[in-house]
Amino acid sequence: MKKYLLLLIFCFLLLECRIPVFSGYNESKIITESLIRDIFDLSENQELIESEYEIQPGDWLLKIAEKKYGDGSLWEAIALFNPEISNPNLISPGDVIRVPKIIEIEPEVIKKPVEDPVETEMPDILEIANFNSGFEENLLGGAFGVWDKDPDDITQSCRMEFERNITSTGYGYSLKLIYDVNSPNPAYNGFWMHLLGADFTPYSFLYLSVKGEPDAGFTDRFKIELKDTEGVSESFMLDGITARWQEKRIPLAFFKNIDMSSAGEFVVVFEDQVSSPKTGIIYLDNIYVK
Ligand SMILES: [Ca+2]
Ligand SMILES: [Ca+2]
Repeated sequence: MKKYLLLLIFCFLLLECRIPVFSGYNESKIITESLIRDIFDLSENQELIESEYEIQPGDWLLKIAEKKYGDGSLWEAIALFNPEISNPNLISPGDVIRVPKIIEIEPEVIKKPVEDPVETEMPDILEIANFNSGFEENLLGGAFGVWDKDPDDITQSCRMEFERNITSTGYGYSLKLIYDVNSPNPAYNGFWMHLLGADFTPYSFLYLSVKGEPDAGFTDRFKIELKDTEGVSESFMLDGITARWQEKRIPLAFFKNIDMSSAGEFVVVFEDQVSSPKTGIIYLDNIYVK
């Protein structure tokens, strides 16, 4: 940890500030304490120096770093704080050098180095499923399948198939959901798909392509449910489904209570109280967030 923090300092000094600290020891004199304070936004009160050390015969910086930190590779830290040293291998016994303290830098303290680099760009779209592989695994690596409220109740069911001939894109497969919530018992079922903790926070909308099967009949509405990995769920009633492919766009803000940084599951719910007709076929394709 300590080593990490010191090396962090060097990384930023060398890469972000482009100060030739170690490329030549004559140039290293431009490193000053005020510059270090400025770079790391450290207050004047923040102690940078742990102690002073008198160089002993036979010492060189690597050896001193071993004595002080138990890690010779940190000699550069000492060099940084002693710009008068022009060659780390040639130091004079009797000279007193400054031994830097390990600085516990809070992330927010490292302001300039964090602001300057090019920010890590999130892709502006995260594809979740297109069903084109024909395997029961989505593009995030998550499994999917169908579920029933009561698998033992033969009067209600949901089955799925990969459909080659009816896709939103004209190639690959779509997912065909054959539902039946026509039952004397309370009935609901549908489709589930794991999202494996995907981070949805950079995205605003959930998209999915959907259509009904006119010959078999289909409900023009069903519920979409999102769950986070803690199991908190929110649902949204998707309606206006027709026999033609439509790309539906659902604001992720509608799923307001779930933790979007850790998406757990996407669920389709056909309910006896909602579905009309109570048996039918729905196709899904191209599910993504953007
Ligand atoms: Ca597809
Ligand atoms: Ca039935």
